[in-house]
Amino acid sequence: MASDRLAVSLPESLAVEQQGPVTILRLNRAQKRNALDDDMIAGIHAFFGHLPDGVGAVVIRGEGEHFSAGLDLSELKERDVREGIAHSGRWHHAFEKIQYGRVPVVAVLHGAVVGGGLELAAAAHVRVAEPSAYYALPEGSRGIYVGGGGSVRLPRLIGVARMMDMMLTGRTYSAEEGLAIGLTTYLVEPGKGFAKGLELAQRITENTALTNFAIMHALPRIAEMTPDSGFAMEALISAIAQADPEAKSRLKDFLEKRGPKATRG
Ligand code: 1HE
Repeated sequence: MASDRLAVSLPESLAVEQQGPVTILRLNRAQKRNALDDDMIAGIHAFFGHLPDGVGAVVIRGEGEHFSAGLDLSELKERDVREGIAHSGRWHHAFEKIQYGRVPVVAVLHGAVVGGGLELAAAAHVRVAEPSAYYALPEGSRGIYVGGGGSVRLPRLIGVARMMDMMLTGRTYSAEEGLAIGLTTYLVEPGKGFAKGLELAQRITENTALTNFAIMHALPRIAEMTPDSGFAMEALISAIAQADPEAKSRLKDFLEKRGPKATRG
């Protein structure tokens, strides 16, 4: 169980529930297709920055027919260049708290996962998609540009060429196509997304905190290093993880025939 309650207040457009060690964050603005306004971005930043100690993983999902329609376009009209830069910076900071936060995050996707909604999903560590989910970057046709870290995260998932195509031509990818190109991590039957997301999140909480930290914080950074630096960093992280008493006791369990086997799932 989470050892204490979330110490920040969130806008009504974000709802939080607890299921054992997993916290569920729901985008709760279905009437606007979960378009992300300034309050929601500030709320996401605060939520991921103040997770109670007992939380081991987060599931993020959307209320209604769509995961998220992206940036709330109604807030865009009066912004000048300076304000635009600050606005994008706030999205960057909020989504960095997801990607490089304290616990792994599973996004459960359905309906539109578009624009800033796709940027949000790309900051999560695992993406579970129902068949209704589709991915798009409508920024290109709206005369704007991604601002929630999409240029950084999406090419690492799907490649620069695919992202260019999505933005230039408005191409969309279905949940199933997303599986082949790296946007969908798991494709599930209609209505089964949340159950699968929760199951995966619970499974993730069974890892040691040190292993989850290494996977979230070291792995993506090692992947950006030169091979020489990467091998050195990997050796250090691997040695640190092995020395953890919890790792020692899990290895002992396996060697004494108590630990789980790595069987086919
Ligand atoms: C919105 C938004 C929004 C819906 N901002 N209000 N994102 C986009 O370009 C996608 C824009 N949205 C859509 O294309 C469609 O709304 C959907 C395909 C997602 C859903 O269609 P539908 O028929 O279910 O809903 P709807 O009738 O279009 O919208 C319902 C209401 O939500 C309506 O408001 P209402 O007051 O008339 O009821 C819409 O105006 C409102 N709504 N989407 C504001 N996005 C950090 S940079 C990121 C840059 C971007 O994300 S750009 C991409 C923006």
